[in-house]
Amino acid sequence: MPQRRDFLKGLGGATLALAGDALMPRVARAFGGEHDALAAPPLEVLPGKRPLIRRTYRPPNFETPIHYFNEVFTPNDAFFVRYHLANIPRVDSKLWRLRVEGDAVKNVSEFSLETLRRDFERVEIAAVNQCAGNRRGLFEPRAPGVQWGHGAMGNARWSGVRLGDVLRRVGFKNGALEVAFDGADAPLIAKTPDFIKSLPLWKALDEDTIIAFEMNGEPLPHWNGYPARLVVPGWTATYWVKHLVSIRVGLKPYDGFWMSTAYRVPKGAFLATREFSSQTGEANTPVTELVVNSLLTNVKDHDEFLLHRQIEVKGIAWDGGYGIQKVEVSKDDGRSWTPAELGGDHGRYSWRPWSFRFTPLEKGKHVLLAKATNRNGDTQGSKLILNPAGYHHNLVQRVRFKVV
Ligand SMILES: Nc1nc2c(c(=O)[nH]1)N[C@H]1C(S)=C(S)[C@@H](COP(=O)(O)O)O[C@H]1N2
Ligand SMILES: [Mo]
Repeated sequence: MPQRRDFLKGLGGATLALAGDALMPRVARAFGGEHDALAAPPLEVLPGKRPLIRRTYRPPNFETPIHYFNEVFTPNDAFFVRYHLANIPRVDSKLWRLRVEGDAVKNVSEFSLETLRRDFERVEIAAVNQCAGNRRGLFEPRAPGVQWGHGAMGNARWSGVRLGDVLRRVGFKNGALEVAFDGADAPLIAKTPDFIKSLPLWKALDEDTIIAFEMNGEPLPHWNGYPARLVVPGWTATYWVKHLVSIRVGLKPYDGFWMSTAYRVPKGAFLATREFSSQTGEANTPVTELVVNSLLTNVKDHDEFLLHRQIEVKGIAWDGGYGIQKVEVSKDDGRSWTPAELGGDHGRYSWRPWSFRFTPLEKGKHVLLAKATNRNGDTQGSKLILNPAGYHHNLVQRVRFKVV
């Protein structure tokens, strides 16, 4: 794809900034270990973004380097980018219209950005946007798809209007079942199915599901859905349709490829408080709620620390919106666990920072484990829940470091 390469300036891995952990008593830092390619991938620039980890050019799939997760909210220009389709138009917000239609709609309507802003209450919510396939690259056996490391996610304050307010304004018929969403992006070749996702009516009407125009107080970046995207707090990012242009309220289950074939998990494999029943088949069901998870953000494999010098390990924890109850850390490979200190609570859909201090008393190799538990008592396991497309990786993380 030579024309694409023209504007993608390559940058070496050495430019990876170590912001946020400059005070760590670390003596050396090296890449390596079992996932070399995941740990030290190429960093490249998409227009308007800082250098991100490039997984594919076309469509653009770029992930956020982990050190950015030391901040509660992920900077817009470092936020990950995921597309299924390669024809991504630059939308002119003056010409942009959102059409609400479908066989279950009472009054087919069109909204401009101005009318949406003027006629509906403005709301803001902090929420984690995480690809269902985040960490797929860590699956063993390997799962097909973009080989993401830990950075196909981000946390932001999203602001816009409630989808439910818009749907109630246009009115919907008895028997309305699902609401389907289409963005302005399109496939390059006719045989690729358009990216259309649907939600059950109850989730579309949830007061936290919004049509967002802003992210962290700024207009959405082009690559994250300008001028408007769906935000579905607690659910995987696949439903967070970008460059939203059409909403269809339907009486029947929407049966496009991205619902009926892709983004599905074996029935019963993962917990979700409420089933997406109109899309549930014999063997599988759509991937919906985020599973409880955590990540160490300022320590990684092969870091070296000094004997007798205190370390402050930092991380984040999140789930599908029930809230983090506790995070525990183990320095003895899981034999004993000590609670970490939870940081500020930015709302149930945001991730929660946490920290843990300790002083290494022995030279040599060490393993650090971190494990989050939510208020439902769901926790992270040490055995992967295998599923064909490699979704919902939430294994307890193990970081190997050395004390010198
Ligand atoms: N229009 C459009 N919206 C989309 C997608 C897409 O391909 N096209 N991909 C979805 C998926 S699978 C993910 S993980 C998120 C990623 O959001 P981001 O690119 O803003 O990080 O966008 C979602 N919304
Ligand atoms: Mo995704």
